[in-house]
Amino acid sequence: MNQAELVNLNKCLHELAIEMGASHYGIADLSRFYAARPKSFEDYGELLTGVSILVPENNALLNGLPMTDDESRTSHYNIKIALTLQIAGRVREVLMEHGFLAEVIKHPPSKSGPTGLLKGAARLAGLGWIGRNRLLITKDYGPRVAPTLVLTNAPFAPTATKIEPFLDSCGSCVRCVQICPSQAFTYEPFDETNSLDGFNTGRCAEIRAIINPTGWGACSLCVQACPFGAVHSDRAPAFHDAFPFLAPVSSESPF
Ligand code: B12
Ligand code: SF4
Ligand code: SF4
Repeated sequence: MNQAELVNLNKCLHELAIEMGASHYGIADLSRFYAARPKSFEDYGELLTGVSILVPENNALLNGLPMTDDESRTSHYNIKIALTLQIAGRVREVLMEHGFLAEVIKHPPSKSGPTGLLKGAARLAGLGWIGRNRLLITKDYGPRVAPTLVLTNAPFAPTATKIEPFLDSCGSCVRCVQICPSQAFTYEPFDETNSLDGFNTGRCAEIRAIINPTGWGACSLCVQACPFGAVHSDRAPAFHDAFPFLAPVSSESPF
């Protein structure tokens, strides 16, 4: 396939993803991720072009969390994941029809466990940054996006310049740090060289086991508190009414 055909295929895939309901589409060069964490690619092979696609959250369902019934919480999670997998599956098919190798990142993660690739690829494609809540934050939808990823050997040009993936636009905001009922975050901004620092996943999982024992998704206050893409303000009072036995919101801030 010549360069013009490659550019055209990428454009068609972009349009297809948007038509199917995606909000963002970008291409990441994943060599840096592969060099740092080859185990993340174990289930997929050495496919270092990432087609990163984001689907907007259903705000009506998201804003009801976590005080909704169990069925709503689970359907909130399942609906967004189903759409991401549908779009990624179609993109994969088209790539394969054109003779390329392509794999969709599984959800939930399988053999090798969590890969970190979904957020990392979106960031490396320049679609957003990793916030203090360690979620992928986009300028327009904030963290209210569900990422999906197709790994391929199609040599598409990356959408980000060298500088874009490093941009962190949280500034001095610390809302997510303060609202988290399990105090799972530090005030430190994300650092790629220590990408697992700053978020105690075990604490978040404990909260999730309390409020949502049979379904997917956690309390989601760190999503709702983010000013980027916000369509709802502070949910903390309602949360603490519903779960008075959980830790109070931290009031200490270095800023
Ligand atoms: C396991 C899991 C959890 C666990 C543990 C989280 C964790 N960080 O490991 C628990 C139960 C705590 C959890 C909680 C939640 N989760 Co969760 N979770 C996952 C899951 C299934 C795997 C995550 C994973 O791979 N972890 C491994 C670590 C290493 O990677 P990571 O933290 O995801 O990403 C890091 C790397 O990408 C790295 N990075 C970035 N750039 C670069 C560049 C290089 C070169 C390198 C090496 C690394 C690197 O920085 C990231 C942050 O540390 C994903 C879905 C999936 N299939 O990936 C959803 C997912 C991450 N969760 C999500 C969400 C929304 C939540 C919750 C809000 C609950 C909810 N309502 O669904 C909370 C929020 C907690 C929080 N603030 O992150 C979304 C995130 C959307 C977003 N905008 O970022 C995902 C993508 C699911 C989805 N498709 O919607 N989750
Ligand atoms: S989902 Fe809730 S408990 Fe988990 S990190 Fe976010 S705010 Fe904290
Ligand atoms: S709430 Fe503030 S600190 Fe947290 S991710 Fe959003 S912008 Fe960054």
